[in-house]
Amino acid sequence: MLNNLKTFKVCNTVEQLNFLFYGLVGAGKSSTINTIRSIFEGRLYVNCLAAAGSTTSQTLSFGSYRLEDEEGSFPFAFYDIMGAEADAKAGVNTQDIISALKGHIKEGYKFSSNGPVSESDLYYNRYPTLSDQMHCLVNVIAADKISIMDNTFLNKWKTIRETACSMGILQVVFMTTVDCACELTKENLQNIYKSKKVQEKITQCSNLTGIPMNLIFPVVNYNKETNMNTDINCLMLEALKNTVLWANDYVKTCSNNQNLHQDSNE
Ligand SMILES: Nc1nc2c(ncn2[C@@H]2O[C@H](COP(=O)(O)OP(=O)(O)O)[C@@H](O)[C@H]2O)c(=O)[nH]1
Ligand SMILES: [Mg+2]
Repeated sequence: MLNNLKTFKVCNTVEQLNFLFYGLVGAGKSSTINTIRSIFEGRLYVNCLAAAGSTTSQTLSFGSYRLEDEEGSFPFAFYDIMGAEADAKAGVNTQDIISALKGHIKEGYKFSSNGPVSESDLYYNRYPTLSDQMHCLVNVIAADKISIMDNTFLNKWKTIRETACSMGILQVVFMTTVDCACELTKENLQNIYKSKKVQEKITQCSNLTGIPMNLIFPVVNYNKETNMNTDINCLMLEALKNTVLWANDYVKTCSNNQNLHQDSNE
């Protein structure tokens, strides 16, 4: 799976596939990106500030993480967005996340809890292309926190998902911390496929979001491990492999539609 991903050729209308990670603070967005980097680099990677026990977000500016190893870089960009605090005033503005989905926000932009990006901002991209926009919204949810998400967050989230839907952007869920939601899975990650608890969480998550169950991937992130672990890697690669293929399909569809438009205008 790793080799397939490392040699994956992205549809030639864009240079890379853009993935926007969205979820509550502590959902495991930064950890997921770190886990993916670890797998690609073949060693544990700790960088984009996974925050132990922190309740406010540490990811303040808009930036992406690109995958690379000693042989080169890979055409995937992961955008880790400051978490959506349940408090409507704190955290990233919903409007900002929508702007990011559409490609209006340039890298380096600092999110402000005072208001969304303005069109006159240096970091505002007025005319985003297919390469600037997001090609997939990765909703990150902690399996052990599904039932405690409050309405303020759920409403914010719904608005964002509706925008992604209206743009036809692919949406998946990476359901993290399944190890904390199921003892059997914690003991042996391979039990994940037999676990009733995990299946229940996937159903619960699908009911809550309207995202079909086959687009919800249970994953575990490196959090206390000191060595690489094949089970953790396989689970994450399975999720990533599918997500990459579907995001690429989305880009293909968009560029076909653009071509059709151009043809009919000529
Ligand atoms: N046990 C366990 N802990 C996790 C997992 N994913 C993330 N964490 C922990 O959850 C906390 C919050 O994760 P973080 O990536 O900072 O969340 P973010 O705010 O969404 O970026 C950190 O202490 C992580 O180590 C997981 O799959 N299993
Ligand atoms: Mg983070």
